[in-house]
Amino acid sequence: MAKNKFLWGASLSAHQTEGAWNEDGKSPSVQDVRPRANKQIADFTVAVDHYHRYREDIKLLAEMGIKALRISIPWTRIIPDGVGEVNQAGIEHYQDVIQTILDNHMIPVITTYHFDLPEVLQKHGGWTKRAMIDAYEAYVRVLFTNFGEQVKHWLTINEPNIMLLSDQKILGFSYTHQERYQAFYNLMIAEKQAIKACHELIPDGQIGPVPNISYVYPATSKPEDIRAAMYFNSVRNWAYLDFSVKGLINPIFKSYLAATGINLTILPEDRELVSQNFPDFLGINYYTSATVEFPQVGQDRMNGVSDQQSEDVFEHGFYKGVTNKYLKKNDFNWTIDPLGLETTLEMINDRYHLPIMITENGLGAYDQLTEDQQIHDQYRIDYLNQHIQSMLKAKDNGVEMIGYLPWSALDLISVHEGIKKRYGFVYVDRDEQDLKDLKRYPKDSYYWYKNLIKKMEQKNE
Ligand code: BGP
Repeated sequence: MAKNKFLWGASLSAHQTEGAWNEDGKSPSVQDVRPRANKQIADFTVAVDHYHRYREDIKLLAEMGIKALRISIPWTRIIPDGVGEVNQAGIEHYQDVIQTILDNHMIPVITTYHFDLPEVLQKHGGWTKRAMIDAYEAYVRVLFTNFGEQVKHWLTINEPNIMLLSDQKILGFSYTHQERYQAFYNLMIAEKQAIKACHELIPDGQIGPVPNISYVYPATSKPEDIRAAMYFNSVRNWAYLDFSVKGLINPIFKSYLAATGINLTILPEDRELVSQNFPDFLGINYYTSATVEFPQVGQDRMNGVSDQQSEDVFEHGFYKGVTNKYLKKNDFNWTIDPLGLETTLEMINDRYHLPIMITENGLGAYDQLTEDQQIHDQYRIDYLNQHIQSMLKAKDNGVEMIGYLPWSALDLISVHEGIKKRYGFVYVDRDEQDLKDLKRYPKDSYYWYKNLIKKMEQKNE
C-alpha cells in the first residue's frame, strides 16, 4: 500500500447523527426499532438532524482543519428492502455528501455498516443466516460501484465484536451462544467478500476492518487470572482481527468454541475466499481497557456497571470483568487508560504488521453550554491529548499509524445513553426530549484540535 500521509480527522455514524429515519425511501433499521431500556433518552428519529444539515456540518468541520471525515452509509437508505432494488434517492444523497466532503478538502472514510442492519433482514434471522453474506456483498458492491470513483478509504463492519458481545444493548436482543458465533462466522465471511469486491471494483482503493480493540489485563498475577485475560483477549480482540487479517480461527479461540459447545457451519468454498483477500489497513476503535479475573464458582457478572466497554463481561469458567483500581473512570463508568492505547497499538502491530488508523477514540461527558455559548471541555482536551501522545509513542516504537479520527466530530446520540453523553468537538443544542434549535457551537476542544493539527502538520512538512 502506498505510503499514506497521516490523516488528522474525526468520526461519526449515520444512525447516531442523521435523523430523517424514514425519509427519502429509507426503511427502518434495528436501531430504529430496538427496545430502549430508558425511554427518556433521545432516539434516532431526529438525532442531530445531520441528514438535512450536512453541508453546514461538513463546512464547520473543515474549518477545524481536519483532513479526513469518517461517516457511515446506512444500508437502509441504499437498499431499503435489504436485498434487491437500489433506492436512487439514497445514492444521490451520499453522492452529494461525499462531494461536499471533497469540496471542503477532506478525504471521506466510509464505514459500510455501523450497527444499523435493515430490520427486514433481522426479521429473517439477521447474521445467524448464511444468506446475509450474499446480501451484504450485493450491498457493498452497490456502494463501491457508485462511490468508488470518489472514495478510496473504506471500512467494512463497525465493531462486530462489541455488536455481538453486547448484543442486547446495541441490537436490542440477545443471541444464544451458538447463534452469536455463527453470526461471528457469517460476519467475517461477509467482510472477506467486501474486501474482495473492493479490490476488484476500486483498484486504487483501500479497505480495512474496524473492530473495537483494547488489550485485556489480568486482575492479578494468579495463573488463573492470566488465563482469563488470555481467553478474553482472544474472544474480544484476536478472534476478529485474526480472521480479518489471517483468515483463520486461532487455536485459543478454537479451544474456547469447542469448550463452549459451538459448532460452526463452514462451507468448503470459504477456504479459498479467506486465504486470498486481505485488508490494506486496520481501523481500530479504542476507548478504554478491560481487566478480568478467573470467575470463582457461583460468581456472576458485576452488576450496576454501564456496559460492555468496562466490567460487565462474564463467561462461566473463562473470565469475569473487574474494576481496575489503578485507573480513573469517566462520568459514564468507562475506565480511562491512555497508556493502554500504546500497549494495544503495539500488540496489534506485533501480530499483524499492518498500517493502523484510529477510527474512534473519545470521551463521553456531560458538557455545559454557558450563557455566552461556550463549552469549556478541558476534560476532553486532556483525554484526547493523553491518547494522542500514546499514539505518537507507539508510532515512535514502529507502529505505522496512518490516521487519528476521534469520536465524535459533532455531538450525537450515544448508543447507550442518549444525547447527554456528549463526544463532539461541536456541541449540538438539544436535550433528550426537547429538540430546541439543534444549533451548533464549537467547543474549546474544537479550537484546541484545530491548533494541534496545524502544529502537527507544520512539524511533519
Ligand atoms: C462504539 C461505537 C460508536 C459509539 C461509541 C461510544 O462502540 O462504534 O458508534 O457509540 O462506541 O459508545 P456510546 O455511544 O455507548 O457511548
